[in-house]
Amino acid sequence: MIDSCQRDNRPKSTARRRAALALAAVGLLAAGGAVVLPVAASAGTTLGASAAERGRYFGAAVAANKLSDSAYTTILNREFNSVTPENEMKIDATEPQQGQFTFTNADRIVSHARSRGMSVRGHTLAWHSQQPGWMQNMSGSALRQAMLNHVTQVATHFRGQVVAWDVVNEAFADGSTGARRDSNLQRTGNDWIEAAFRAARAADPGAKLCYNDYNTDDWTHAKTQAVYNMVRDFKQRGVPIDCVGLQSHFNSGSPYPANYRTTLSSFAALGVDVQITELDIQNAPADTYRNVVNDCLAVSRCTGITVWGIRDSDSWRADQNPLLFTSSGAKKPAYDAVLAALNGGTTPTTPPTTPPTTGPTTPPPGGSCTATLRDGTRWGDRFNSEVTVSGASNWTVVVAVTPPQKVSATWNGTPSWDSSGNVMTMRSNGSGNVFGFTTMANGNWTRPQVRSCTAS
Ligand code: G2I
Repeated sequence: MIDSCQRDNRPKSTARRRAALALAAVGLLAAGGAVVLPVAASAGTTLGASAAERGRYFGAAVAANKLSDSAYTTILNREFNSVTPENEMKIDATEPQQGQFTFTNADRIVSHARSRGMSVRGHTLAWHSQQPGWMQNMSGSALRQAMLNHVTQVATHFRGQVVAWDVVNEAFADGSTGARRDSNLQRTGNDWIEAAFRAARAADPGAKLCYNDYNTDDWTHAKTQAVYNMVRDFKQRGVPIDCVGLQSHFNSGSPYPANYRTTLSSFAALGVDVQITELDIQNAPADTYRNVVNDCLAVSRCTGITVWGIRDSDSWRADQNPLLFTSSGAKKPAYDAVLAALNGGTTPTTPPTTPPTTGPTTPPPGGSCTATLRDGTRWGDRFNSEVTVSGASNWTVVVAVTPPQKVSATWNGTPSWDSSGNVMTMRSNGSGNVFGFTTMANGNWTRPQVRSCTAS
């Protein structure tokens, strides 16, 4: 189905081009359902744009002290549409003295990301590691209270700015026991994790709340099963949890498992989103990166992938060269493999049960700028639309969605919004004449309406 719009063009004095950003994620994709249809979208040219065309984000861990490195920010701004502060939101960074909160570095990252339309993952509110000295020395109910206060204060500070929080990080032990990791937090009582989730929900009801861990990638491992059982229990008892983060640090001692897709789909089947939160792979083999991306694309509720750093030199494991860009910023073969996978096909499954309803197809009276909307990929909870503009290279297109629909991601343009959040004004940003966006249906499958196309 095609929907067009033409309008008179009133030339504007200045071209409204914006720099490198190709995509804006406006809120976390609240994926639900399990239907993934074959992709009909055009090939994207950056990780973020290509992921958004698949209804997902592609993010990177970012360090505040590198935001002054223009080689670093050039890649960040061009390629990624989600950001996770690598260390700046951790407990030792945000509450170095008890009751004294410091958000300067975290705020810098959040502001850098959000001003460019990238979404932010918060990492992390409660963790046995990176605790400030005062917390390391605490125990019992005093520690429990301090932990809950920390969760509340930090989640409140970032309320509305962080789309997903790693509420609790790495709370399970390695090995074959499936037990909780021993820590001062664990010793406050087994219910410390759910208490942290409840506090986070109360502080920021709009954020997706994730449990995040490593060595939970292999479906057969005791640790994976233990986390799975906890999430199932939380869902059964109504503990607020929305997502599971698989860190996915792969190396020779902890390789990418052949059953990774089973792990992703099994967690998703519990009714939570799955996110790959800290991906890096020793020596960055292209095949393994491709497999990880295809596994995520095959699971509708796998809503995004974050790599743990940008260039190899930015990695916590720099000696393993595990990332998508060389230390000098060049794209590696793994980058090409990831981009191609994002642009390629996915596992087709069943067709949608509710076809999108069609909006008016009669375009308003014309001028030389024409915007034509086509339906793109559709999932169980969301769908993509692609708009082709002809007659102008600098253009402004206004598109409206129908409440309670929400646009959750865009690509190849710079969006802005009216106060209702339902009307999106998309401006060309040098990425060509085709832009796209993902709409969360929220039960309404009306196709978005192109309202106007203006050349400038
Ligand atoms: O260890 C890899 C990751 C495992 N999952 C949780 C993540 O939060 C963790 O990230 C790493 C950061 O990449 C490192 O950058 O966490 C480490 C420990 O928090 C971070 O290392 C710390 C060093 O321990 C500090 O000495 C250093 O000052 O990085 C700090 C900043 O460079």
